[in-house]
Amino acid sequence: MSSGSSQKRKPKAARPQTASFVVVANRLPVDRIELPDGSVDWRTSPGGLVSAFEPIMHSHEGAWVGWHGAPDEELDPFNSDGMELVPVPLSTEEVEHYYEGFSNATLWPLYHDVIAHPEFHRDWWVAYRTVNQRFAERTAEVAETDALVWVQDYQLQLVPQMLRQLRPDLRIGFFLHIPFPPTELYQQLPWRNQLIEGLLGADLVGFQLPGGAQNFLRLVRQRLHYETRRDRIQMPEGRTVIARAYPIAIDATGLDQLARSPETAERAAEIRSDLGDPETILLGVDRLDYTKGLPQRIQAFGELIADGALDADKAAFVQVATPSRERVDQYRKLRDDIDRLVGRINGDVGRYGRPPITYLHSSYPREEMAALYRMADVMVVTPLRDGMNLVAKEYVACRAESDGALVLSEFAGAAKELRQAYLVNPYDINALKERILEAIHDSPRTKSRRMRIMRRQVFENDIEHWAKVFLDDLAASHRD
Ligand code: GDG
Repeated sequence: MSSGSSQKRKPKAARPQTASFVVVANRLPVDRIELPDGSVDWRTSPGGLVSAFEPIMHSHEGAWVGWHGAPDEELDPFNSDGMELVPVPLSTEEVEHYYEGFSNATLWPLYHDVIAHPEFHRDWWVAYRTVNQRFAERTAEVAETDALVWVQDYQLQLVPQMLRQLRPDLRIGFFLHIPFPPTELYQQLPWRNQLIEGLLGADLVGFQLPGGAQNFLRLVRQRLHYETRRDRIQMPEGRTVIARAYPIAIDATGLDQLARSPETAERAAEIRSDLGDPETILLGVDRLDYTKGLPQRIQAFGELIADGALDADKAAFVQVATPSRERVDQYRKLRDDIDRLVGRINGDVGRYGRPPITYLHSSYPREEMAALYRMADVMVVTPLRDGMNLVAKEYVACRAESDGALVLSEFAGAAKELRQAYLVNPYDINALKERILEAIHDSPRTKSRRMRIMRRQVFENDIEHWAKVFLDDLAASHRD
């Protein structure tokens, strides 16, 4: 999905058009591209959220508030693909402290069960508050009276409360894309009460799983002593806040169409042939993140080859690791660790022209992703903790023939819905090896039965349905 539309520069200090539906997210859904003549253009970045919101954006003349990705630059609002985009500026220091620091080195590890150690720095917190206030102010300017505002994710947890103070008329929804941790871990956070109060500015707070919503409700009772009844919180000023699970989904139909296309089929065959046409191809696709369990997965595959349980001439493993957060220390270290591990295994068990692991530290267009999903016999998705994991659902959507097998971590949100996957505890390397072998060797009939059930799940609960259920609940929340 690309806009191709040039940014129309408006006079300085242009006021954005007001909108009755506003999405607020850390990033705008566009990437900047430079045209050959040196001018700047914006291309809509493909992704589930954009496709989920697009129809609503168009029918409601919606606006999207977010950072455009370049520090120290102020841009006027502009239109792309029929969406009003409202850029929020960030300074270089704010990117370091609010984004790389508090969001990705404090909150991200804390919310993922402290797999990595969260760092607490008071100046990061100050930047987080300042930037959240700026997002709230920008949103308050854009939203029409009584508009519906949907704030996204952990970078913006103070926005609901800040926005309510500025604009009590708005209906405010919030969705957390990552897990909400158990109260015992959450208590570590020096700013725990402020963040909970921040979220409680919303009318509806959405989580991936019921467990996350329950953790949040428990924290509200323990720390703030507000009364809760089932999924409702009674605020002292008389408002009610709802905390409920809305498991996120994908554009299954769109992906299915792409995967079925002759171009994708051709590309899938080409990749297989480039790999030497092995009998079995295993695939991993992840952002390069320590939550995704890459070392365990690579280790398990390496041992299967070394043990002789898998033959390096017959099985190949492709791991796509999309570059991510490369300026954060823990991510740099992870990259080095994986480089070493892959190098060691390929060095130990590889042959001429046949490294058992093909490791690609790169990102690819959507079409290539569909071809990869289509060519893979076994998809290995083994995060140590994951809010949902869309890759698991995308693989299922691309298996039009209902073949293939999904090995899936019990600790991915998707495991609650994709019960027919080969579920595994990713910390248990022996279990991981067994599940991979099972996924390879089970009969085509068994695999097909499992895949058909998962496909039904993924197609019945798609991203459009997800957005509709959330927004209907948000619209209804004021009337309760
Ligand atoms: C967070 C939560 C939750 C990856 N590499 C490329 C590429 N991708 C796409 C995948 C998928 C998406 O990125 C990754 O989504 P995940 O859900 O797997 O993981 P996170 O990035 O950690 O997402 C997660 C999600 O938010 C949504 O709420 O499920 O739990 O952590 O769509 O396909 N896409 C392209 N090229 C790549 O190289 N085009």
